[in-house]
Parts: sequence; structure tokens; C-alpha cells
Amino acid sequence: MSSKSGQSLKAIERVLSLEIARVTERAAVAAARLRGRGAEKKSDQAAVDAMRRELGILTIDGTVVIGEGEMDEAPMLFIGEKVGTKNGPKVDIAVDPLEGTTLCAKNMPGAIATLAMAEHGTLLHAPDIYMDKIAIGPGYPKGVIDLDAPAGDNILKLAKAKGVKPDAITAMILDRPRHADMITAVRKVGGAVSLISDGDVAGVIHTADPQKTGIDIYLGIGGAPEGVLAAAALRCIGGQMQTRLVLDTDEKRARAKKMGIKDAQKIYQIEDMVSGDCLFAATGVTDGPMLRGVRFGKDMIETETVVMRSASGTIRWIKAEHRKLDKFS
Ligand code: VTB
Repeated sequence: MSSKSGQSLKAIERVLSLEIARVTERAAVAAARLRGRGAEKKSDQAAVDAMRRELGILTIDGTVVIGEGEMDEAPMLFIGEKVGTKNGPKVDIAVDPLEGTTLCAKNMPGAIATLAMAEHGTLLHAPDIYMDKIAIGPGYPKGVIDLDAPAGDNILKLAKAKGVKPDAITAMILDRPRHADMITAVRKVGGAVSLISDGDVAGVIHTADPQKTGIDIYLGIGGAPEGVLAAAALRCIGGQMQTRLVLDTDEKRARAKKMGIKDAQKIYQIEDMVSGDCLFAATGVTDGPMLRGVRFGKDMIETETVVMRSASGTIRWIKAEHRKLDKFS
């Protein structure tokens, strides 16, 4: 693809994969300053402001397709907002400047600042509704998981594919009453359940490295925007994911239709949610199993970020020490 300036996305993408780390770093630091203060809205706003500022100076002609909300409800990083200098490649952007606002407010593990960037027209425009999700990491044959199969069957098939007993499988699930039956079903076949209170983008990504995270499979209903962000990450790492929008009211069906969703029952695979090459970045806000949270020192701020690029399958873990602190003010 050629942009107005004649640069191809492929060429500039490599540079952008480092640039986007800066964007999530800034958002994470802004949110982390308010970590543990019980200030959900304030920390989210701080992350949004910082992310928007940094996106503004990226050499891209960007459009936010997953953001803070529709234009009338979110003044910044709303769906359709143009970001970047407009001199670079035409890209779509999915953002969650503070994924896990409650985790940040309570200083609990797993809050991250995250974004995905992809060629224009290749990210699913998911409305801010629920999405049913199932995900596993790389290395399994196709067809191991099935969104419509009972949770217990998925655990049994996964155990078989991994070559272990079902009691060696751990499923991560959001701790919500709506998942009570699913939790029981996983336990009934011998599987373990790791419950999280929030943060299912990271939840899905955990499945990519069971050795490190102890999580083999992600199951359950969470936010649709978070589903697309997680799909972007899995597209880079490998793995399998299936989702379906929960369109249980006329109002939601109408909203989805307005965003171009034709088939309300469609099961989305990773390639349906992120159909082209993409970049993904996440910086830890609070400490978590995947990323360390921001550390504030007297003269230095430390951040930990993961940046992924699907074209090359590269995953970079970036530990940064920031010494010029005025850039964060
Ligand atoms: C998840 C999770 C988010 O919302 O999508 C969840 O990733 C689902 O919504 O961090 P409910 O809280 O309504 O169950 C969050 O927890 C918060 O946006």
C-alpha cells in the first residue's frame, strides 16, 4: 500500500513498531501516577490525554476505529477521530489507553495501556458491547477449540492436544456471575480456573505463553473492543481465537449494523477481526504476570512494554528507563 507521501506501510511499519511503544509508555505513566487512588475516571482521562498527544505526532494518517466511544459520548480518541501528522501511511487504530481502570484505581495486578495499529480497513469495527471469546496460544492444530462447544469439551480437547491430563489445564475467566456455569463446567472435567476481576486483553494474551503465565485457555464474555485488541496481539504471536458479538437487543443489533456488521451470529476468527498485518503494543500500569507496572524513582521512571509485529512475528520486550522526566508532564 502506498500512502500520500509515497512510503509503503511495510517500510514504515518497522519504525512505527518502536514509535507505538512510546505511545503506550506515555499513557501508562500518566495513568500510573494516579494508581491506587481510587480514581478510575481521572486515571483513564490522564491515559487518554497522554495517548492522544503522542498519537498526534506519529507519522501516520490514522483513524481511530476502536476507541473511547462514539463521537457524541467521548470527546477524545472517539471512533472516527483522525490522529497523526497525516503524512504517513493510512492506518486504523484500536486503543484502550487504560485497560483495567478498576485495577489501576485499586492498584491491583494487570492494568495496561494498549493499542493496535493496522492497515486501513483491516480491523473489525466492533461496537462497545459484549463479545463471547475463546482463545488458546500457538502450537495447536486447528479445530482444538470451538466457541459453541461446552466449556468442558474445550478443556478435554485442549488437554488431549497438549498431551496432558485435564487437571493440568488452567482456564482464565472474568469473575462475573454470568460465567458461573462455565466455571463449574471447567472444574467438573478437572480443569483449574484462574479468575480475574478485569483486564481480558491481557487475559487472552496470557494463553500465548502458558509456561510463563500458567494459563492455557481464555474463556468467557468481555468487551468487544478488548476482543479486537487481543486478536491483534494473537495475530502477531500465533494462537487461535474465536469470538461472537453478543447482540441480544434490537438497540445493539442496530448499532452493530450501523458499524457495518451484517451477520449478527457470525463467529469471528482472528483473521476476521484483524485481516491484515498489524502492530500491537502494551505497557504495564500496575504489576502483572505479563508486564511489570510503572516504577517511579527520584530521577527516573521505568516502564515495561511489549511490542509485536505480525509481518515478522517479532515480539519485543522493552524495559525503558526514562531520565528526562519533563516529557511526561
Ligand atoms: C472486560 C475487561 C475490562 O470489562 O472486557 C470487562 O477487559 C467486561 O465488562 O477490563 P464487565 O465489567 O461489564 O463484565 C473490563 O473489566 C472493564 O472495562
